[in-house]
Amino acid sequence: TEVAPGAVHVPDWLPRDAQRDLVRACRRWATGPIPMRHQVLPGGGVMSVKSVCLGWEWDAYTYVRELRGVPVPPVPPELRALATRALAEVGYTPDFDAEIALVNFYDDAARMGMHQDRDEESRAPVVSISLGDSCRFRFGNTEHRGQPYTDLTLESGDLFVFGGPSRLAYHGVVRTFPGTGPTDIDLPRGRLNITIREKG
Ligand code: MD3
Ligand code: FE
Repeated sequence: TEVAPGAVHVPDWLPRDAQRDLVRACRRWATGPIPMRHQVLPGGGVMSVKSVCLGWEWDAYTYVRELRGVPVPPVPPELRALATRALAEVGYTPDFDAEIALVNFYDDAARMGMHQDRDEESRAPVVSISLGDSCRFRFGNTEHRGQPYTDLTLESGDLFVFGGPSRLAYHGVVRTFPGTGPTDIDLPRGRLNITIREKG
């Protein structure tokens, strides 16, 4: 379903066993050389979401190759392949360099305020995969945080691709719905979101 120009939502895209494999991989990445953590924003705010980066680390609004001397692990081939498959599926060119993967974990109270993703120079699409609890996702406009926006439910296994004019749209996660995730993917609580990006 094309939710807005360039924004394609494919509900229940990823089979259950592949979801479980991804959850387990996220757990490994989260406990790697740069452990999953709450990002601190330049203004001193702390994000309620916890995140871990592959390929490039995000450090106060810029992408870096290492964090305090520790090299960022590469984006694994399985995620690169997943991104290529996702783009082909929704009709985007698979000519895409999956340079960055960002894994966000939401506990029951975590949210993500309305923002634009403009730290990448590339205007290639962003590929997003949701796992675990459902959430209310707010997809807005390219001008400002406020209305008009559309609220959608993202569920475990959903694919969302944001390309074209939607690439710079404001978006956020209003809330999650605790306890709504599948019980057989080894994620007893919370929500994971993986975004795969080209840095440019
Ligand atoms: C629309 N993550 O990491 S994924 C983020 O569910 C982020 O964790 C949310 O926003 C999450 O930056 C939303 C959906 C998403 C990701 C990237 C986008 C929507 C987007 C980039 C441009 C437009
Ligand atoms: Fe974002």
